[in-house]
Amino acid sequence: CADDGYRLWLKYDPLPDATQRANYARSAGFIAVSGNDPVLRTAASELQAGLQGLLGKPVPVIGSAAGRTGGIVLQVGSDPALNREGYRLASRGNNLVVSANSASGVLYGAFALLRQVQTGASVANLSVTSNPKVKLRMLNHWDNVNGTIERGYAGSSLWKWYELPERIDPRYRDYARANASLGINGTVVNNVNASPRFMTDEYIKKVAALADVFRPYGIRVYLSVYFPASKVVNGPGKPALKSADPLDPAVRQWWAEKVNEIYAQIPDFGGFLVKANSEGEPGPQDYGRTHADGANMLAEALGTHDGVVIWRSFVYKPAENADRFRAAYEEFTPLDGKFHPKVIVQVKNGPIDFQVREPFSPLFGAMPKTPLAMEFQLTQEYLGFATHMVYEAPMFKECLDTDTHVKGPGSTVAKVIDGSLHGYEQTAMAGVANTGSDRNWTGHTMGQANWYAFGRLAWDHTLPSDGIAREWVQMTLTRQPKAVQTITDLMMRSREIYVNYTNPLGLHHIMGYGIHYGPEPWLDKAPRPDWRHTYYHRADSVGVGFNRTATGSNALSLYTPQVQQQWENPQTTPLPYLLWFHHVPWNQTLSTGRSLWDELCVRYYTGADSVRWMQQQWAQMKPALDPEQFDDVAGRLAVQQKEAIWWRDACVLYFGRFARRPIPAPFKAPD
Ligand code: GCW
Repeated sequence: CADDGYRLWLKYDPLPDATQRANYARSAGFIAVSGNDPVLRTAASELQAGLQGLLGKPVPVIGSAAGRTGGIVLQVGSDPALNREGYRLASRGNNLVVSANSASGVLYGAFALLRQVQTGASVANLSVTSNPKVKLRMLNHWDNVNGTIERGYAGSSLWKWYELPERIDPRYRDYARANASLGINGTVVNNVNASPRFMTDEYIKKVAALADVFRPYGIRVYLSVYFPASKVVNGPGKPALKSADPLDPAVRQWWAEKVNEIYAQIPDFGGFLVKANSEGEPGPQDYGRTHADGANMLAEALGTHDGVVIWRSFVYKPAENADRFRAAYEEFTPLDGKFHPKVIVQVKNGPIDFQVREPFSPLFGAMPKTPLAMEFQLTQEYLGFATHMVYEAPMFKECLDTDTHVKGPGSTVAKVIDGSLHGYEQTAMAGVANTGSDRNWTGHTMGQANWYAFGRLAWDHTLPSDGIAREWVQMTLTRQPKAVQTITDLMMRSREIYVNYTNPLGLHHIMGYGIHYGPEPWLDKAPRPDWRHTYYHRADSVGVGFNRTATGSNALSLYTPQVQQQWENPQTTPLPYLLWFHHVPWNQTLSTGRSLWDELCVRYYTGADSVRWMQQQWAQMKPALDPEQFDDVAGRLAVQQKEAIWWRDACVLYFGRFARRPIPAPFKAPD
């Protein structure tokens, strides 16, 4: 039957080759696991279901191997080579041993073993050790009480608040399985533009019901906080307060009690995520307090409970002459060293807002005393929603692999995040989820790969993007080698193609106002200057681009001298970042030998043409793919092709009004 994408990468159809099945089967005679730990039981049952499907034969779960050989042994021990959630896969005699220092480590090992089988890797003489590099690997859902998802493009929320806590949708469990298979161990279930309702007893009970489903998969639940909740949430015998001032003892008491209420229902509650004094959300600054005052108040309210406060750095002010690029840096670096040890500051990968390409946020490396978490966006807010194919792993890696130089060469963003550069105790990576109620979870079939890649990179940021893509294709779409290669190549080129037909050469923030879809570089009438797109590209008769050097906003000065050097000279700035930092004359000759105007046109035209290439590549894959998945992607590619031309024509015509130059041969102006 056709594949509707529901099973994601957890497809356990029988391996087509009988010899291969028989080979694996020799090591899968049984699964031995002792004890009743729920996470260990999950590991055993996932392995059992997976292997039975893949090998086409029953695999019994037994209490102890007791001298039997030819099976899989799951075991929790104390292995100095492993951290708390790491795992080891090892051949021991005729058995395969999956061991870890915790039950969740065993669960991750079980999924790793399944991945070996799904991708056709050998399990003979197995010796794999893997430790997660980051402790909190989480999804952030921007899901609202009414079932909508802010910037969600795959249907409505997975959480049916109106049915919870009584009815448990079976999909919650499948969601947990998918995450656990990647090593994701936390989920923030509600939008950072948070409703105070999540602090009511009614909603805490609903969230507790979700936590009960996720717990056996090693996943902890977190909540986004409406900072002034103390002013709106009433409870029996607990009236709302007049204030949300974090230094007011009554407010502090209110939160301490709220925390206890939450932990009474959710004993392994993960903690709070906070967006405050950002885009109109209230926060501690409303009381003349700092972000640190606000975050520390919540951290102290957590008391001895094992939870954290994740405070977002996404802030900016609507001022005409302030460069939004600098805002988070300016508000947060003075607070370094002032945060409670339970606080983590969560920073978007770039300084503006999940644009198609951004230089890394200058906060990375600039707060050595404050654990900084990475916030990536999986949902394609600025990357064509669920209609454009953009594989995001190369974009995530581009940021993680960049050298901040703060402690000499090799001080990559990844080392800031994994704690190795500054010795952070807490480490975290978050992905803003792209999931929804669509049958295939992510709307675009290929969007599943972004969820997958995020989870794999949160576990180990050194994994290569193409390797992750290949794995995902094999597990999700096809095992046919030629098709695996072609689709992997297509995915690897997809982001750069998208950049070219939307925002080439470092252009940014020129998309449709409000909706964030399609082109609108002409917007100069938004209510706030920092929302006007003309503010970001600054096109005029001389040239285009935002001067962020010393003669401009000087945002470049927020980086180390070595980084500044890479980006300060328009002659030597790598082309992908050029217009992020420089206002470049239209007739300036670039390293390609073409003028800026000609290069811009070349990018827009070849970018749009490349979507045709993507369509052709995809069409050739038809025999290797499930018809439903093939059609889904083919249809979306057709939309993408049309819209790439929309972007190209809109931008070339718009910028052409300033450049007043002809479109270079062989391209033609749109009719
Ligand atoms: O990217 C912008 C989005 C907002 C979002 C905000 C944020 C949740 O357009 O929808 O709000 O960022 O990250 O807080």
